[in-house]
Amino acid sequence: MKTIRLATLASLLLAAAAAASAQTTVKDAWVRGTVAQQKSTGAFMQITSIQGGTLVSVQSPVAGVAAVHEMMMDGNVMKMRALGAGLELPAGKTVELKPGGYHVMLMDLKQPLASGDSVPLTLVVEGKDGKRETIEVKATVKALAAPQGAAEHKH
Ligand SMILES: [Cu+2]
Repeated sequence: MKTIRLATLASLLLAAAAAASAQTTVKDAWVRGTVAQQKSTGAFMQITSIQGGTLVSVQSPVAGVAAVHEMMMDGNVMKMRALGAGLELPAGKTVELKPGGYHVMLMDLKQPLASGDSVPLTLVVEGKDGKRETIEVKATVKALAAPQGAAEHKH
């Protein structure tokens, strides 16, 4: 019995150590503000993973669904699609989520997002070793006129 307990304790300590070592940092997180009745918007940020990994999921209490999307040209039409396998984060390189490129799509919004509001985001990054790291981010809402964005963000 004693050895089992010790093994459990050791794995708990390892899990705590993994969680404490911040491999991934997020900078300049912001969310595009919404108008009444708008049900989706984008979140943008700069993500740097020291050891490299994959952004596998995003959640936010303000959105029923959140997903990582990319914008791409399909002929002359700008389209976006969900990254099913997640967003690749090359080791030590900053990946920028920005309008017109990668973004976190916040859908089924539960409330309008006004300029200056703070939106909590929870990012899960899976390392090359399969370990998952959870990053809590506070994104600031910026009310920007949607440049060619509003239509594209209708799914
Ligand atoms: Cu999108």
